[in-house]
Amino acid sequence: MTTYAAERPLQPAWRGLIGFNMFTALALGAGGWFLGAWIGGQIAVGNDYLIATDQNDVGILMGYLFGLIGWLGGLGFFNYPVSRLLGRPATVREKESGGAARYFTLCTDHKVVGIQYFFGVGIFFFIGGLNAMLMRTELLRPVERAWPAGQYLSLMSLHGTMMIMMTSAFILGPFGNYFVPLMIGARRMAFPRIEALTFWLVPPAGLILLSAIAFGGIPTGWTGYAPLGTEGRSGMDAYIFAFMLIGLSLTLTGINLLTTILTMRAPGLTWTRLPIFVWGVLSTSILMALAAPVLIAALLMELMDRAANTSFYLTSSGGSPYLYENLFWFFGHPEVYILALPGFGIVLEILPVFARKPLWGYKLAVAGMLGVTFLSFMVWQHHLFVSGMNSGLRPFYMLTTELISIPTGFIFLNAMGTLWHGRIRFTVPMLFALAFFFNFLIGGLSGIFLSDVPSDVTTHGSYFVMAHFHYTIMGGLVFAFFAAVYYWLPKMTGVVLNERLGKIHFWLMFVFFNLTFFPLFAAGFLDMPRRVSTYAPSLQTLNDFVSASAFVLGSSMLIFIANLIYSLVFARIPAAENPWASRGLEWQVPTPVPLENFERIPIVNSGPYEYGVEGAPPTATLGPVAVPAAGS
Ligand code: HEM
Ligand SMILES: [Cu+2]
Repeated sequence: MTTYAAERPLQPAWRGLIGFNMFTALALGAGGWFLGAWIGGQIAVGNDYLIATDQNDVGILMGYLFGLIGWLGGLGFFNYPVSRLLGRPATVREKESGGAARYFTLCTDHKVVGIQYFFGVGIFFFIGGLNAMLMRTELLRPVERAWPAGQYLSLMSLHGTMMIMMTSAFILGPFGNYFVPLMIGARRMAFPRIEALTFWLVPPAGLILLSAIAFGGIPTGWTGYAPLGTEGRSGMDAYIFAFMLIGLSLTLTGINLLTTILTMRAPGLTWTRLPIFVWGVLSTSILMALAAPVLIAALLMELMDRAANTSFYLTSSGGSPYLYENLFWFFGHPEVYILALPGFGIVLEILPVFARKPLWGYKLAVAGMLGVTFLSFMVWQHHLFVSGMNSGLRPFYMLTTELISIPTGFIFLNAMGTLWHGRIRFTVPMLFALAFFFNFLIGGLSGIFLSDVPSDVTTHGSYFVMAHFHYTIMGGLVFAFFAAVYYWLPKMTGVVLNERLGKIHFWLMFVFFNLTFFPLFAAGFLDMPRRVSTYAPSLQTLNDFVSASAFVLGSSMLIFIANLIYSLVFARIPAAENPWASRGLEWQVPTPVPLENFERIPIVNSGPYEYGVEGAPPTATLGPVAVPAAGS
């Protein structure tokens, strides 16, 4: 049974600060850190394996753990379990009618969580972007200048880890949480409190990662390879703890979305009527639920090696760093599809709306997504081609990797079939969706060179790899993210984003993205190595060009932020209920979306892409239906 929080009486604004919210959480989190660090210090006394180093990993890790507990307690995550233990009745919803304060606390409304994700992840993504600007500043000169080698390495690791951590839920966090219930005709997610938890794990993960700066930095890049990961300074504890929190958040997000989609679809929403974005979310959720726990396990062992004197990854006492590489990439490869698949979902969702045609080859698209999901668990050793793997295994992993291009190719076929003879409207979301295909094609084609053993042996560890994965992640996922932003933000915020600023943002980002990263393929072939701040002097002109382009690329984000502030704070032009004339169920509800989403659960009549199809019924029946009288 559902119960609702009573409307609270009016009170002065400052009173809102007292209670279970983000500010209390920060205070308790900081207090917890000191308590934990002190307890850790007590534990460490007399353990000679710790005395041998000049740092106390136990203290730091206990600090993070207690800090996390304080943070979650301050947000009110323990109230409900405790009240259940005391025998109070079960409730589903929490703090859903709290005005703006909802956004700063544990709120179980999936729409609030979506917006929390949008801003929360956005802030850390921006910090990751600033790191990139600092690196490109250093790379203006072929010799060491602003940062000594070790600091550059740390900066690079912070950038890479922050970006991967934050973009793992870049689309599922804001848009999966906000729109999946609306698109499947549900009132909420299957596990609303867990949904809130998945978000509130992200800010501590970001802050803890940043704290690595204070503890000697991260020497390993985003992959945390042993034995360096075990031997590195305490900054590695920050890396491990933060990435584990993200692993936990991803696992829970996956399970929650999977359960929601499997069990809460409205009547009439058959598998062949499911919006393609929801299929993208479904396949991503499978990957999250199966791969992210492996990351947690791999990192937990590294943590134990550092703090509890175990030796899972230490050759000196019988462990194997090779084990780490295998476990890490067993997560890491599915992870790249955790990044890519939601992007496929978004662009295929958007193309039919702006081409005014049904999605071409719907079933092929579903098969493509599920094919990618399945195959992505069978390719991880392509990251180990040059790590001393049994060379007899190489052909197998080369084959499976190249096979993945087949289901991925389906997505491109869908796009071409949908665009063919369409009446295309070049709106901002459509431009971003089209750019996705352009960029991802280059990313995918360069990936073939890396899946092929002979060419991987020569390009591995060079800027070729760097260019490849920025084309897929930034050119793919980040462009798809902005397509979703411009497409859905009018529904989420109730106001229109400025179209002209949107177009300036798009063109700057598209042109300068390509100018930044395309030359890096050449830099790779010319042997510019990854992860170091120095390079051959002959490559300086190329690098200066890249850095200059990167700075313009970075500034295009400022135009987006300006647009956001201008449109949301100053202009506030109300958005129409269905501004793109979309058939999607999420556009058939009022703006702003009511707390309960639907007055009654809709009945779905047809698929969401039947644009221009003669006699297609409306997507769903939303109003009251006449119930036939008994006996008639
Ligand atoms: C303005 C945009 C960006 C620029 C200019 C940029 C630049 C760079 C540079 C210079 C490096 C280090 C290269 C090296 O020394 O090896 C790097 C590494 C990396 N970047 Fe970016 N980047 C950008 C955006 C992104 C985005 C959006 C993501 C992911 C969402 C991302 C993920 C990574 C990763 C995973 C690494 C590798 C870290 C490692 O080797 O461990 N970057 N980037
Ligand atoms: Cu891979």
